[in-house]
Amino acid sequence: MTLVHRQRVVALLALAVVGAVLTGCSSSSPSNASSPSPAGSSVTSAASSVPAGGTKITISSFKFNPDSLTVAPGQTVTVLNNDSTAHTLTASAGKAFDTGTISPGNSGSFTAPTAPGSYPYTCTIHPFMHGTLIVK
Ligand SMILES: [Cu+2]
Repeated sequence: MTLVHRQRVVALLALAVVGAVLTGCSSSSPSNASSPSPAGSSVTSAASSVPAGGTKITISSFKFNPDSLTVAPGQTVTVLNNDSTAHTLTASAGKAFDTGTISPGNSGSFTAPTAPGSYPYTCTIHPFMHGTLIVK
């Protein structure tokens, strides 16, 4: 009689342990899932920590102005084309960023790389145009 009772207690304890492990797993997985997702977190942090519309490059007279700009990782940079011909702002190496063709009087934008560093860029239509984006 006492032996049966002990076996039931052991069985109940085992169930309780399994239950605790299961609930522990399910409650901890959402926090684990949110931290290693760089895509989702970078989008939200970029939107919340960087003031909107703060960073801009203007193209005029076939020059990027400023020709050296420091931005935060993942920041959105607006590029205004003040010339009467089309331009692009394109990373020189690795296609790190590219506005595509910006027609005269219009603006485009690109997203700065998330890795800190110095990124030379050019206009693919006018390769003599140069600038540098610094991410840090
Ligand atoms: Cu150009």
